[in-house]
Amino acid sequence: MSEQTRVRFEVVDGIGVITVDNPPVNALGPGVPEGIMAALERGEADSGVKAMVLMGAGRSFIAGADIRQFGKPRPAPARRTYDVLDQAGKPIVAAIHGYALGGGLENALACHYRIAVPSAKVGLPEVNIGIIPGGGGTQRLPRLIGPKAAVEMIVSGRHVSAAEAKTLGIIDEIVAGKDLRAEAIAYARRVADRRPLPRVRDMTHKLAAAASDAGLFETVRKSIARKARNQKAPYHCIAAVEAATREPFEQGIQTERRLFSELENSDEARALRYAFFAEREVTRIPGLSKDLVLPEIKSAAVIGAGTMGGGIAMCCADFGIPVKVLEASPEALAKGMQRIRDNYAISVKRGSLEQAEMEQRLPRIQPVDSYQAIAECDVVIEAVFEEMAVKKEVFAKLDAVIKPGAILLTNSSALDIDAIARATRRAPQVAGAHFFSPANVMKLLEVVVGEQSAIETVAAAMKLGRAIGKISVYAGNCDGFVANRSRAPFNTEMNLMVEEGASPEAIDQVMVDFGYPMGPFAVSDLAGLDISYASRKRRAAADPGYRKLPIPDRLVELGRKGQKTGAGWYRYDPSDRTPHPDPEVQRIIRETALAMGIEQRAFAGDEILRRLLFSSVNEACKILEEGKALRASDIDVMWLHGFGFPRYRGGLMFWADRVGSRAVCDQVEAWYQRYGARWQPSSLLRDVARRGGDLREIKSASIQAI
Ligand code: T1G
Repeated sequence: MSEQTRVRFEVVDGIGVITVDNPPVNALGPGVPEGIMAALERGEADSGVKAMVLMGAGRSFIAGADIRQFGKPRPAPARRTYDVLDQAGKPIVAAIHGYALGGGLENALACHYRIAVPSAKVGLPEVNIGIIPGGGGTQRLPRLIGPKAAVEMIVSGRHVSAAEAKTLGIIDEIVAGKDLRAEAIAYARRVADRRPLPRVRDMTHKLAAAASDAGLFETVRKSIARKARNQKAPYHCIAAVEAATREPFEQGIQTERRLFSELENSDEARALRYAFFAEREVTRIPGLSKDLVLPEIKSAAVIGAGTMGGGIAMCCADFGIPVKVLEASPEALAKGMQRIRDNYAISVKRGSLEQAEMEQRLPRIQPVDSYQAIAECDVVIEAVFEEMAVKKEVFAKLDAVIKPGAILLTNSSALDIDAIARATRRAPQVAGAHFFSPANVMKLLEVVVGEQSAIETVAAAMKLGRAIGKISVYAGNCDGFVANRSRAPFNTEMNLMVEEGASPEAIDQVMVDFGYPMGPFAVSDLAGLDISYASRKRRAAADPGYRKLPIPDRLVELGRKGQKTGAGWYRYDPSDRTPHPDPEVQRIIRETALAMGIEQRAFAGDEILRRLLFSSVNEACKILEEGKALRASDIDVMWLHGFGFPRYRGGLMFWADRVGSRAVCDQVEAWYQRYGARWQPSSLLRDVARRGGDLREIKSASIQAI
């Protein structure tokens, strides 16, 4: 698209209308700022133009700078739209629908007036990609809404509704939105003769009013300390807004530009940009053409009202999909429905859900007592006990009753999708939809593809995931699928290092310092040690060569099942959930290791970190080698949204590239020599290391035909 087509200019009854048309979100990509400035100059020069409107075509105003351009060499622009808007001699009205984010909102702030439709959202989300607003937002927003509200918006990066933006003072008027263009032109005509022009840069009264709040910025710094651990951008946001309260506008702009330039190519910004695009790449499934007709999903059923089933039903109800819930007995169904009501009530009590919203969602969840009652549902998600025989029985019943064309999904976390599909006569309509607990909170959804799963089924399941607020990621059918399989070696190494002398609290501290919200042993106590205990017993029974883990086994056998029993790897006081190291656990570790003939030794933090993460990097390479994942960045998305991997490190494979594929491979080779088979290097890892490639760029050559 040429500069002219990306930005159109037309005069309507004396009003110059500037329309940005750069699909899909009107990002300020190459040619767009130039087009806006050219249009502004035309309007300024035209004596027939009394005022102007800036708006976006398509579904949005302007979603910000083109993130794809960051990290690439680019000449500093001679002029910026914000400055041209500032120097305008005629009123300019920003007319917002969809999103005005980042540079989009910054352009609107440099206009004289801002109107929006009720559904519009505004924000300065730059911190989410490791930078700060670089178009004057840190200087104009505090002038418009005050430093306190501005620093909160900029440090959080959150989207603000039109209504809240009006209350804050960002938006001057909310318009009906039936014909935003016409309403914007009428608004521009009403303000055409108003002088002086209200330039945000000249508004200082809210800055002056805040001058007495000396502790504001220190308070904000303290409030973000835990969440902003190891990161720079949040603190640079605060510094830039603080500069607005202390420096004249132009100097503040220079400060903002300096702080921005310190971040654009930081590890944190590169990692966060990578995560942003990786989360969008997961939607690309080879062989999935845009015009593929997918089965429409307007109604759902969930089989099983346990913790997972109830959570899955809530996901559907939360996003407006009516869902029927079926259980094996009336008692189990009643218990499941009560758990759902309790979960909603807790959210309302915490203030994260309005009472009225809960009252809208609950009726969408309908308990039923027969398979016939769900016969017409478009999708069924099975979430019964993790036992193959039980699943096969459920799928056979579903196959006999559910209407043709409906898709049947299993929430199994590891069982063979193909075996489940064979219990039906409609294997092409069967796939896995592996939710992560708690299902109504965790965003990751693994869509597990069976050998017979039709592409339409896979695509419909992925689309359903996105429709209920999940990040749907393709996973091949293998033991543990992709996320849990790639995580399994991490779990093994954390337990073996305890046998070798690293304490649970030392390992947890390393991972919290790395950026995890909780250490893996504290997470195990939260989830319950008995769950993995049962899984280990099943594997040991099936595989005589299975390497048992006597220490966690001993803990469970002593009744130490984690937080729910007041003790697990840690001790817990009844009053709170803080994990306390327990000498009793240390004794159990020492005794068990002695009995196993394992000599305990000290561990350096870096060895702990690399033992855990390199083992998973190696497994991820094996998964890709087998074609069970489409790309390494998909696995990174799983680690971000399934395991709490720190987002500002990009993901498991992105982080490994910081170490370097050769260094990772050399270390895996060394541990292979020392520890044997479980560290056998993936041949793909060796190949990438040999050519000095990047692990995050791996795409599975043998993508399974789907
Ligand atoms: N730059 C480039 N591409 C973008 C983009 C952007 N800012 N925003 C979205 N896309 C692409 C995205 O990759 C996807 O591409 C398609 O648009 C649809 O996006 C100077 C420096 C606006 C809320 O951080 O939050 O301004 O996969 O799937 O779910 O101070 O996109 O189709 O090929 O997300 O409807 C600040 C980032 C930039 C906003 C829409 N702005 N975008 O969500 O669609 S920095 C942002 C979003 C900046 C200034 C600074 C969301 C959205 P593809 P999507 P959506």
